[in-house]
Amino acid sequence: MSDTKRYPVPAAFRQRALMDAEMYQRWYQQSINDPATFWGDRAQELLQWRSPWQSVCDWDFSTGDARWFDGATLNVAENCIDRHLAQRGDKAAIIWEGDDPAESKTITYRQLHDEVGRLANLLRARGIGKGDRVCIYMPMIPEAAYAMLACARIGAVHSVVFGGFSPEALKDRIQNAEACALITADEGVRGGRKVPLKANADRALSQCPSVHSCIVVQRTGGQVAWQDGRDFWYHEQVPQQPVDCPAESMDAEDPLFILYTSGSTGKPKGVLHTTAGYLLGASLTHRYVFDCQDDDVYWCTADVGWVTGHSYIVYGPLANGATTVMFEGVPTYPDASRVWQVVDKHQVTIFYTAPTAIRALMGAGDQFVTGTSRASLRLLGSVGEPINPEAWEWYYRVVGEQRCPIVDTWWQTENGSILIAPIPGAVDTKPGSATLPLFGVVPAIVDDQGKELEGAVSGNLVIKQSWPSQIRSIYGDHQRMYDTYFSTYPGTYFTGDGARRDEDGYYWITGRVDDVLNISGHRMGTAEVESALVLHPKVAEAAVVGYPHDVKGQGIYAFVDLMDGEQPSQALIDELKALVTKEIGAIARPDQLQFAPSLPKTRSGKIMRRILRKIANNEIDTLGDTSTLADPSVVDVLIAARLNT
Ligand code: 6R9
Repeated sequence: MSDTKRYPVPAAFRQRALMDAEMYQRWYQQSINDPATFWGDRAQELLQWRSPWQSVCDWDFSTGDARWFDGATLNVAENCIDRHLAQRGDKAAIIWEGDDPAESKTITYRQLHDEVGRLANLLRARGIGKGDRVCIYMPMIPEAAYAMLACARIGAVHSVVFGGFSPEALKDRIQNAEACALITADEGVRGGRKVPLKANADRALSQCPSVHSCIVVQRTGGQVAWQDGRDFWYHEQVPQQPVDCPAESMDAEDPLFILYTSGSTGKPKGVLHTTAGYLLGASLTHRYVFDCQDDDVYWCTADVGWVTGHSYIVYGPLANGATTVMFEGVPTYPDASRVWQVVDKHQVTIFYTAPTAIRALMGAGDQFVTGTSRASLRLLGSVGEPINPEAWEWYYRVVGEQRCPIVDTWWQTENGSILIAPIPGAVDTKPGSATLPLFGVVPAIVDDQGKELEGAVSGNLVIKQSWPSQIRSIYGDHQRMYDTYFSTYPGTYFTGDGARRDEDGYYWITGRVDDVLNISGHRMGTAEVESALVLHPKVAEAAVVGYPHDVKGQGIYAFVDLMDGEQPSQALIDELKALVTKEIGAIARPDQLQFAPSLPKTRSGKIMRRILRKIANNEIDTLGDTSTLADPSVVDVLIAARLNT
């Protein structure tokens, strides 16, 4: 990893950028030294309030608890829609690009207002109101954004579940949140293939008695089963509702949404975000990290099922009155030039995607890029996993033609908004580094004992002060928030990531230091995949680790120990992979599955993943000490049977 290479801000970009180096430094210093003034000013500038706050911030990292803008009231939908109508009623709020290149449409802020108002009224008519949980299981269609904003308008708490998750995973999330309604579609379409969302929802709902209403958007017109009294067609019900829907007055700390994310243990956690701090974090970072101005056309390729879709397709851009592109498809369909064709078609100026997509497109060959214009682009972004310098250079040179700065944005579901990234008009970039902290963010690197390390060092990445969009709770289990993030290195928020800081103070995120995998930018707990595998009656035990994968960043490598007397076979491998897909979804399907006559364990019975990771990574020479194993000979057996990755 070279950190000698440094790219200054391109002169043409700097000239029209919202923020220069001096302003970044001044704001950063004030945000750390006098957070109340800094955030109070930003809150006035960026958001519309119904009533003022009593105190800007009040937090305590010995418990992890934080309150921002306590006492104030506002409504997120009003901030994302209504307040823009006078100036920007006819401006495109959402440009939707379908999976099929022939399909696209533009939704103005006024149309967005009407769509959201009608849907919000339908939800109210179904008896849904402030504090109720509504699950959203949708393809990437505008109705997904309407649904989120309609919830926000009436004060219902949404829980968006990625459309690629299985019925089982959907059921777990609905049950955990005790959702009273589900908004879904008949089918989704991605890469020319249909996804049976309603059929999945039906299977989940058969075990979710809390759900009294299921609102179904007709996307494909495919056949679906129907339960009268519970199921309602969106296109039949929504148009009958009035447009005007008075927005609920929400306290700054009222919940806005729950989003489930994987950790190193147990089932996914429902990360809870609240109203004011979240929206301020999303809008401030969207504006300054992406340098987003009124004439920009901004495109984030994430799915609304992930936090990036929440903050950087919906809430951040719409709070800023920007034009946000929403893409239903995949980057390589119909072919690897699709995204650049979409850039040309909608004259996209800011483009934000994940390293896994960049690597896949790079692998397809430059001709798919160079055959398009891309002249509209002025800024490129990356998120979700560390970007390897080679992919960064390609993105910079071939896609951006050395004209567009790259913002490598590090953050997490729990953070709500970007924490470390270069402000593009202010900070020189280095390929592979997320560079410097944003406003209010005080990162530190600690060793395994929690001792803070100074200067150019590597270690565990923690954050020392609260920021407005930090996690407020884990839904239904507040203690778990403290245990997961605030107990490891007391007094700090522990990210679960490792990082290096170089001589210039730049941060280089090196990846997770816990048992969380990052597959194509998606978080997956090893424990979740293992729990799915051991559901199979022939499986005694399973251990899952990550290994380097050229396109996905990490692949999933599963070691499976069968019950006595059971025989390994290719058919069983296929069955086990299919089982994981069924239990969690295709993103969790193991890439490699190796049968193991037994797993390496300590004498106290703990699986030594460190050793399995080395075997999967083909780092056999550096296995380290195996003498503490109950039976060191298992290691030789596993090495002999190792699969080629
Ligand atoms: C936004 C998002 C969070 C984990 C995080 C880290 C990895 C995200 C990164 C990055 C290196 C970046 N990650 N952005 N690693 N450089 N720019 O992805 O949230 O799904 O919660 O994942 O993703 O490991 O801890 P989430």
